[in-house]
Amino acid sequence: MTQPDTKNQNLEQHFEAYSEWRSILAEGVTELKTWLQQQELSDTQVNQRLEHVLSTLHDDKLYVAFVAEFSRGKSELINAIFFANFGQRILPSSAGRTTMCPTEVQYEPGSQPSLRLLPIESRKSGTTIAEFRGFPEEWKQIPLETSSPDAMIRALHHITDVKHIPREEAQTMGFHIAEDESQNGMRLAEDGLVEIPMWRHAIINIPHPLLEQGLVILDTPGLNALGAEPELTLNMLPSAHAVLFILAADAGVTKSDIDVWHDHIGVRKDSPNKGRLVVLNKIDGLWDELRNADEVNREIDRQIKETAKHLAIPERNVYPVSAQKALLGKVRKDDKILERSRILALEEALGNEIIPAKREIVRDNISGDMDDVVNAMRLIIAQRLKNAYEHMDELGGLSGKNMDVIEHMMKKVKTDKEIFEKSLQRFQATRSIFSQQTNILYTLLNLKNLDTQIAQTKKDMEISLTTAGLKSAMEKFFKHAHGTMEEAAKQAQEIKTMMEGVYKKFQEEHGLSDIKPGGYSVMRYLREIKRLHDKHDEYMQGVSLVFTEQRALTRKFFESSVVKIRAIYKMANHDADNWLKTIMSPMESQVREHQVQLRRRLESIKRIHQASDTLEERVQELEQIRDAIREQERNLESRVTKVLATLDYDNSRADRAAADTAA
Ligand SMILES: Nc1nc2c(ncn2[C@@H]2O[C@H](COP(=O)(O)OP(=O)(O)OP(=O)(O)O)[C@@H](O)[C@H]2O)c(=O)[nH]1
Ligand SMILES: [Mg+2]
Repeated sequence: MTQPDTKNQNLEQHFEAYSEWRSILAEGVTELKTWLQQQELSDTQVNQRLEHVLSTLHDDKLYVAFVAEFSRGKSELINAIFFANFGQRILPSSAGRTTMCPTEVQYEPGSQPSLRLLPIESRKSGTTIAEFRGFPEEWKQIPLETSSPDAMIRALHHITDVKHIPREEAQTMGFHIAEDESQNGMRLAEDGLVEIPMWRHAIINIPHPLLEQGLVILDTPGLNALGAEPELTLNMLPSAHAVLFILAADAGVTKSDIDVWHDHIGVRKDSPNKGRLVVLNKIDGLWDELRNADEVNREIDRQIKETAKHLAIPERNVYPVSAQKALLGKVRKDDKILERSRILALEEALGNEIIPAKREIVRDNISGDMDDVVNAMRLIIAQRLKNAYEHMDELGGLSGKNMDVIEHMMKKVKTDKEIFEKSLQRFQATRSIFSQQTNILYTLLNLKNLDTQIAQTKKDMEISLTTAGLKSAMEKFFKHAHGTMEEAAKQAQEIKTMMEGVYKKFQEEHGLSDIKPGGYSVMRYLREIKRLHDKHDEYMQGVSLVFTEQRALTRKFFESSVVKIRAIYKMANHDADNWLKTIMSPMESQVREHQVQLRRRLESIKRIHQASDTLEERVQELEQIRDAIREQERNLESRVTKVLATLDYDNSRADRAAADTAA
């Protein structure tokens, strides 16, 4: 493969700094994990959480999506930013509709370069693209010869494949058919058939420095095709770390551009503009031999103002570029053209936006796990230290006492031990109530139960002959989802209250540390279900229900709402699993520690009683134990500080570091 273009340095440096951050972090966590094991501080729970942190760091991917109405230059822009090093247009880009299916560009290290295509008919099965990823035999696979750009271009031309099929069949695949030019939808071809994409999804797997570091680029087809694949709208775009929305200077901001913006990007209330860049492409159309540079710039500025106003975003968020000239400039190594294309400002913004945003996400994902692990470790060390002191006090009290008193002490520790063992039995009984309670929670979140509900909804919709019937079946489904989720919240609260009681009792009776079990919140699932519900309502308002559309509507409902709600349930189950584990485990480790401590105390006094050890020897031994625990504490803190410092690594420092290496 040819060397990457040097003009890409900036974006690459951002990526390199990020990758380095990830690997330093992973190193710190691995070190901490090994150390905890050596010190016999960790248990399976702690190990699992650290494993989770490590795998999050390992399979980290960064998604950048390009979205726009057709022909605005998405594919050309991707070619210009990422693939100029091939010396040619790699992704097909031409007038009219070109890219026909969503196309992911990525690289799996060590794999053969290839193009994978998922046939459009796969929509009929109701299976999601995400699920199909696990079945390579369902995809048509074409090897890519990266050494020959021409052969590669030929292979990649498949992304533009279309086919003509009868109207009825297109509708069963969820395509909306446009009745005339003014409507959005698939067009009728001259032969009376409907032209649809041949492929549902494409994955290009090619080696490239940025892709190797986890970048995944998503090129999308124009508006109509976007709407037809709900997974794209509901999953892929919202979860992309950056979305570039492209407008063209020659077309201005049209109604369909605005539609794409509102339906697929918009500005999210919780994080306005974050990772969302607006590109005003094709500014070369404004270059004019008869106008001087100032005049051209004024015209560009005017269009930027206009665009910002239409989309209600700040002007500085609009990046004017010429993708075509940028590609030309890079291929010909003509710095003048490159500069005029203004692509470098966009690349810089992309690096500045996505890397910190991504770091933020990774940090959010990992922080929770790290905090829990660190707190659990601190708690154990604190308890061990407290135990050692108590033990020392107890022995100190024995000094100068006669054998009767010692015997009395021994009896007391024995009684303590017995009482503790009784509470342990009660604790075991609580466990069985705990598992009954968790079963109720799991039943509420059970996927099989949800599937039964889904099947019932499908049946109701199929036999329903009226619009009202369809609507009520769909409403019922949303209500069910919302209802069970709320029930789950109540059940989780009950479990929490119960565990708080158990913790409190142990704390009062045996002086165990004050641990507060964490909660299980279903807020974000409820919010997500509500969002889907709103989106569904909005969609329904715009639909005029003709009988023939019922099947398409049912299909759309299943693809855009049901599949997503099922995914929400899956997440809720996963989170409930983790929560239930964490709610029990601090208690369990405390109980274990306390048992060990009681046994030690008893042993000490026994030995002194039998005169096999002197009091001084025992106290000395305890002092050594205490010092060792303190040393352990210092060690833990310094390791944790190191990991947390890397985790909080602030972005301005990263940028400065990148600037330093560049200088
Ligand atoms: N003058 C000019 N033309 C451009 C520029 N960028 C893209 N084009 C042209 O615009 C047309 C559409 O570009 P594409 O890259 O195919 O656009 P797209 O957004 O990917 O379109 P679809 O794949 O159909 O959704 C092609 O003929 C490009 O050559 C540019 O910066 N300047
Ligand atoms: Mg395209």
